Amino acid sequence: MAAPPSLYLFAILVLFASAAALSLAHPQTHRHQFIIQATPVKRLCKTHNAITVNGQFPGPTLEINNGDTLIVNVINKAKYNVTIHWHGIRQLRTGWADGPEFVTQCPIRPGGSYTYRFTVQGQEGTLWWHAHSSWLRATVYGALIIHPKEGDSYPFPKPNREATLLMGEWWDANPIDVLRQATRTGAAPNVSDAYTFNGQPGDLYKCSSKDTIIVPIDSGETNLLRVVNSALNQALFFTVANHKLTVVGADASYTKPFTTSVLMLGPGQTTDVLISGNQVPARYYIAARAYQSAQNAPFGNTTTTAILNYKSAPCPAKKGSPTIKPIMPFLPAFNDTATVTAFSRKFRSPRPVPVPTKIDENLFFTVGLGLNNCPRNFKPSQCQGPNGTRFTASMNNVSFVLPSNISILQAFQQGIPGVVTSDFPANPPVKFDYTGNVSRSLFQPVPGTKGYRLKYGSTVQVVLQDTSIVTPENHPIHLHGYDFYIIAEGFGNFDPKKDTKKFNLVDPPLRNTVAVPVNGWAVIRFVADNPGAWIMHCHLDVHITWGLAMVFLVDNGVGHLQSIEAPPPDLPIC
Ligand SMILES: *[C@@H]1O[C@H](CO)[C@@H](O)[C@H](O)[C@H]1NC(C)=O
Ligand SMILES: *[C@@H]1O[C@H](CO)[C@@H](O)[C@H](O)[C@H]1NC(C)=O
Ligand SMILES: *[C@@H]1O[C@H](CO)[C@@H](O)[C@H](O)[C@H]1NC(C)=O
Ligand SMILES: *[C@@H]1O[C@H](CO)[C@@H](O)[C@H](O)[C@H]1NC(C)=O
Ligand SMILES: *[C@@H]1O[C@H](CO)[C@@H](O)[C@H](O)[C@H]1NC(C)=O
Ligand SMILES: *[C@@H]1O[C@H](CO)[C@@H](O)[C@H](O)[C@H]1NC(C)=O
Ligand SMILES: *[C@@H]1O[C@H](CO)[C@@H](O)[C@H](O)[C@H]1NC(C)=O
Ligand SMILES: *[C@@H]1O[C@H](CO)[C@@H](O)[C@H](O)[C@H]1NC(C)=O
Ligand SMILES: [Cu+2]
Repeated sequence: MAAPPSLYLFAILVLFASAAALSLAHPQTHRHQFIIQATPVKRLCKTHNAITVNGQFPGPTLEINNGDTLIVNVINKAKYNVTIHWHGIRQLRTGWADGPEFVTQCPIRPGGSYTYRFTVQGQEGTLWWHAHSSWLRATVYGALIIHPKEGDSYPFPKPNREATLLMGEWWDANPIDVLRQATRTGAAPNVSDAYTFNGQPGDLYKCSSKDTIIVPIDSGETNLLRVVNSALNQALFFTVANHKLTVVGADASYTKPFTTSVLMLGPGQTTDVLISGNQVPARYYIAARAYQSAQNAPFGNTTTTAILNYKSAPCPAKKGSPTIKPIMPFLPAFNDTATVTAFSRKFRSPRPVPVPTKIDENLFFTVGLGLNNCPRNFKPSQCQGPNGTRFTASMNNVSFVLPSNISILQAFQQGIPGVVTSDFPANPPVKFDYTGNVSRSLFQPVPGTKGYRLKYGSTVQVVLQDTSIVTPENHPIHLHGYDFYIIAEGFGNFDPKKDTKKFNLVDPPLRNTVAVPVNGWAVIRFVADNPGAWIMHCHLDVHITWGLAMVFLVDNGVGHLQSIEAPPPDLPIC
């Protein structure tokens, strides 16, 4: 007896659907083309020729699953050298695709191209990509979302909706000119004119209201917000009027969920939060503004907004009727370090994690600013820093200088001498009261291109100690090629005798960027299981410009699985 045709159809559909599900369970390869180009972008009533990817600002969002491979062909049609960094991606054995200029590659010159190829392994959540050359990342950035493997789920109930909010900074100028001016004068660069959500300043700035970002929600929904600090030079507070936020992830690692009404993200950091539609249907401002820890330093004291819009909210602005303004949240004061501390202390991994306990490399790095005395052959106009100096910055008194004729990774791999030395100090060359009243004679660091060599598989602890040279400041320290556990944070000078007791060796958070407390310290641990040359730097770009960086030179292990791959044939050369 023949089955009715509809049953056949049904059976075929079921077969087809399960085959599709099976094939999706395999890792996918995603191919993209990024064309770097100047594009007119109008903000704050004025149009600038911004450098963009594919004419989009912010650039395209890349969405993949854990385990997938990305192949991104970058074509440089702009007038500047450019590179792209895949912020937070571990780049296991693919260090040639990491991106920082003159560290893992020479820049892609105008007219040139380079294809970045890498596989994401064991990371889930929100990351982002950005230019890693000069200050191009002011406009060249976008989100990189890593979903669980097909068939896997989030370690929390599936959100009804997801939205990504990239926080940025907008200059009513060419950011490269702002950098050039600062480099010429030795003074601090101009601060930005607006903060942005997804490239839009929002309602509180001139000529911006009509493009304010709307984030939809409905009563009874629980949604996932992926928040990224892509600002060039500013740590930011983030909050939503009348709504609590449940933090579930940061830097593409899950966290033990905790509830807060405000987030603080240093540049480079990401935070995934759940938000529930449990308030009166209306429109609520999502807002961000500066957390400014440096003393007597100018900063952009403005607020960017997006709108959390309940679908069932009464119509916002009927013609002829008065506009009902969205509800504005309370934001912490610009210098509210107590709120930052309370927030950062809540971070834990979801369960006990394998923190390295036997430490091979016990390192202590100071991080901070400095002042160079005006060189003899410089004019006063070139020394407009405090008291006729030029700003600088350093780690362990070494102010990092990039090579200009080869990348550090190439020099390290090929044993080319005279580019990078492996004598970066394990400890500060001079011990002093780091967070006290530092003698002026200690303010001027030594320029150099120094790396710290690590054996494959060694276990590393780094104490990152802020200094009060010029001013103490919360520095977002970002390590390429690795995630690390943040096992403790504190204020004042790190004291191994009493602070070791505070180490969380059970469930510390795993991150790629740590916001080192102002006038304080943070301790991180990782295993050096990824060979290559990995820059560790402050993610306030002005501080990298001044030299707040160093590189880890990680040896190959045994066999090809513990060794970096061969450089791709199209790797740009200088
Ligand atoms: C920086 O700010 C000063 C003062 O407002 C202004 O004169 C200068 O043109 C700005 N520089 C750039 C590159 O926009
Ligand atoms: C920042 O702006 C607010 C008003 O929006 C003002 O009350 C406050 O004094 C300003 N703070 C600084 C440090 O400029
Ligand atoms: C924050 O700055 C204000 C001045 O704008 C000052 O009165 C207050 O004491 C500062 N708070 C802290 C914690 O430093
Ligand atoms: C600059 O000079 C003034 C007056 O001599 C002094 O009070 C101040 O501490 C100096 N600042 C720096 C950063 O050296
Ligand atoms: C790169 O430049 C440095 C100094 O400017 C020089 O010592 C070195 O030999 C050069 N290396 C190459 C590979 O050209
Ligand atoms: C800091 O030390 C200098 C000498 O190095 C001294 O002149 C100055 O008074 C001290 N300042 C404070 C606030 O202790
Ligand atoms: C850094 O090194 C320079 C040159 O040796 C020295 O003058 C300065 O005091 C040092 N500063 C620190 C903080 O070690
Ligand atoms: C661009 O990169 C090349 C090396 O590939 C370098 O020689 C040149 O100085 C760079 N240009 C700028 C403006 O940085
Ligand atoms: Cu980065």
